[in-house]
Amino acid sequence: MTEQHGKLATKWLPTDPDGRALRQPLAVGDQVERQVRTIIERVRRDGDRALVELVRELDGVDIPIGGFTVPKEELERALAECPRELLEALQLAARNVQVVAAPSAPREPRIISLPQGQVVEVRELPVARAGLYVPGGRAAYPSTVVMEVAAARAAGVEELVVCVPPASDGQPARATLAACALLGVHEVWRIGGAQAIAALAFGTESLRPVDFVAGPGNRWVQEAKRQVFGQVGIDGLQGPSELVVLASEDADPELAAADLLAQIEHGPGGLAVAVSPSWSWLEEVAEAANALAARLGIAADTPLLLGPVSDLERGLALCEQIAPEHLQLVGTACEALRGRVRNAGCVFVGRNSGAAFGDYVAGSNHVLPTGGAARFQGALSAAAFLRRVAHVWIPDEALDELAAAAVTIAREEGLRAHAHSIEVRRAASPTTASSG
Ligand code: HSO
Ligand code: ZN
Repeated sequence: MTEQHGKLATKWLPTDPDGRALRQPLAVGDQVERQVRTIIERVRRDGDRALVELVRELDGVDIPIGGFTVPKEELERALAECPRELLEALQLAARNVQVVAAPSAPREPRIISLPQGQVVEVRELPVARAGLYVPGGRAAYPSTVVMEVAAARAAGVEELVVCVPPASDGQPARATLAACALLGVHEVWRIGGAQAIAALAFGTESLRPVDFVAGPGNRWVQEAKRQVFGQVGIDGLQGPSELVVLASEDADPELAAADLLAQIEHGPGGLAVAVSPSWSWLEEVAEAANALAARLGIAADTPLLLGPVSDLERGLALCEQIAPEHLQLVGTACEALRGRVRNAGCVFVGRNSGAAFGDYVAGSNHVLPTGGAARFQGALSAAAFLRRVAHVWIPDEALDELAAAAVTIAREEGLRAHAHSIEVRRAASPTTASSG
């Protein structure tokens, strides 16, 4: 049943709906998959020349070879012209996000002595050069620059390379350029879409390839990330934005409506769901959201879903099944459920903690898993840009016991050369020799 309240479409779900059916997994379809494959092949084959052609064909702008990199002076100009208030806001956001994104353990190598006597040292090393995609075109997302740069910085990545699509005048949004300059991004390229991801992954004559690509973007961008995975690392695939508000009756319906409408503002494909055991509370949310949509002039291309549940236990189970990008818990009884949430990209607790704070300044990262991916993936953080490398030492006294076990396994696997390479150590070891 879809009702049209003013401009907003509200849809009642059945009581205790199936959360898995509500997920919007990123399914791009055969056509996008093929288009992206062709784009990547062209960039691999023809490098910069393919970029010029693709940007002309797909973005309708003429950028000559050599014109894709945004010159230092242009970045500095964008920074100089940026309102002070915005710069200070971005700085505050960046400080908060960087602290939260920091690795949980100290970055010093961890030295572990094991029972047989060998030593394994574990180091966490950042990737050397990271490509950070920042969506754009019509919109500007300086906040996404903040999120990605803060996480990469927290990991200690040396070279930060931002790709941002050009608008119809060939220029990326000024605020995005200002954020890049403010946060010390090393290279900024005015190129978007699958061609940007291909150029980052495989390199061209002018763009040196990166080791890792992160960031949100449209279906073409995400499909390109999926296809270049293996050539480079990726941070996951991010689809349209999602918010589930789980509320008990004492929650403020006006605030929930405001948060859900902010979600709807992101446009089609995403998810905006209010979940509560109280039908009247859900009705109030729908009413408030419709009034607000009309007042703010928000387009109704994403429906507001109303999910009645038998009780809060069922409500929590529903949220766990959806595994949304953002989950808000409001009202006393819901806030108390916080510790039991396992599947959500970011959890916002209590009356004041609207998801939009997390989009900008709270300190949590807004690059989050969507489409149910919160079951297996977390927010963008330093960890995405870090690799674990183990260093191994085997002293003589560890050889006997380790070699015996290793040779047993090697023989089981039928690998004689493996067994030999282990045994030959043991035979040569003074400990083994003296002990007989
Ligand atoms: N809610 C989006 C991020 C964003 N919102 C950027 C506004 N600007 C995905 O988490
Ligand atoms: Zn948002």
